[in-house]
Amino acid sequence: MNLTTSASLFREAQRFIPGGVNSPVRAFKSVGADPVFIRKAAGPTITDADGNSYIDYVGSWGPMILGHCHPQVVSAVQKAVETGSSFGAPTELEITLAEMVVQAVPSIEMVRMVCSGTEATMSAIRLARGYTGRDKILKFSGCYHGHADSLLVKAGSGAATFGVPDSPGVPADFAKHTLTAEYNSLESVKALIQQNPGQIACIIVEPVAGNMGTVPPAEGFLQGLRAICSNEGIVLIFDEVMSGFRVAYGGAQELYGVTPDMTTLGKIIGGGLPVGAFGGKKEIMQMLSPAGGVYQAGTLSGNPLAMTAGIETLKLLQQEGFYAKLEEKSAYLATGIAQAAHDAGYPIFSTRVGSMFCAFFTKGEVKDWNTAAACDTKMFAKYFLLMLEEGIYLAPSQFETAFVSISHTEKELDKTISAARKAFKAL
Ligand code: HOZ
Repeated sequence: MNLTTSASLFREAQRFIPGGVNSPVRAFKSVGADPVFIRKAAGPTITDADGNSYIDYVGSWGPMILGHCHPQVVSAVQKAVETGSSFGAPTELEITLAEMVVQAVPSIEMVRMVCSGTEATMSAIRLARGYTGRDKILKFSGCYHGHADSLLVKAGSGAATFGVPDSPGVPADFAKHTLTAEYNSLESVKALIQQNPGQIACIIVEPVAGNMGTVPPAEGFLQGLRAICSNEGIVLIFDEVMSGFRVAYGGAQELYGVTPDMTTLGKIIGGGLPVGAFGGKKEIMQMLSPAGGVYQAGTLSGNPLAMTAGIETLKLLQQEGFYAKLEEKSAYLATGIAQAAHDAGYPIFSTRVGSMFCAFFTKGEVKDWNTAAACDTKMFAKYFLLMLEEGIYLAPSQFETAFVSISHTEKELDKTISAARKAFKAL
């Protein structure tokens, strides 16, 4: 495979951009390779600067549930840009998308738009602190909620990929307010609550963990968190930046029937443009400025192009049978890859919730960060490179999730399974 243009772009990028990328994981460091630079995309395919095409399972890390460049989304955004790309003033589009979100997500009675998942989670936490008058927050090892100071403690995704659970630059005085429990362990949550009585403002959790690979919630885990939070006056925040509108139209909270107090969203609700959002009970959301005293703001929040892309995307997701079709494709693919590994005598632990899936390079069950971290990341790196060579673009880290889009057809899914067969045999 010729990657000379990507290689020279990467050299050039490193002269002007730290590490040559604008977000760490995409540098391919943990798989020991240089990144491919993407030039264009369409449906399930992305094409790099050298003209190599790949079947894409990163999907911009989740938003591209329709595949790239859906004609309805593209044409709406094209029309919108002709009438102005940013006003820093309210528009009707914001009401439309807010109403769609409120109708879709069980916990959301009111919503505030922001520009990224990080903004959404850090703002939701500030609001939870303002609402409860408490300082401490509780998160789970291996869950990633963006890169705000108090959340870069035992975080997944890039932080896990590079083995840096805590980042320099995060003051110890901030980090000390962040308590960390084990994913899928209610006991670890109860112990921390006991040690910090009446001090915890919120529990923030990815209801389907997607930033340590894909780790589904154990039976009763989310229900248990709900009960604990209700008893202790703690705000329960579901970080559905990945799982929102992905594992079901109403997100993981619809799928598992557990309603948090607040929810953070991102990715899909921007249809590929930069959007995040946080919402929840009216009583909490009304404390947000200017209705209340908890401050949060942003010039590009509710940006008209992003709102337009989000509205068109959600309209398409509402089509009859959309999620059933996506489920079928995703099950077919994840089962096919697991079977390929099994037939090659290669042990993996395969997980999937809807169109989020992961092949963990381990014999054991993965249920939390410790079991995810036990994976053979060197073997994963080999697998990743073999798949890339076969034209399959996976996330360049064991600790990320693969996403299937509705545009992946049987042809792409079969090609991916064949590539996996070849790769597992070669490992
Ligand atoms: N850490 C992000 C996904 N979990 C990756 C963001 C990016 O590189 O675009």
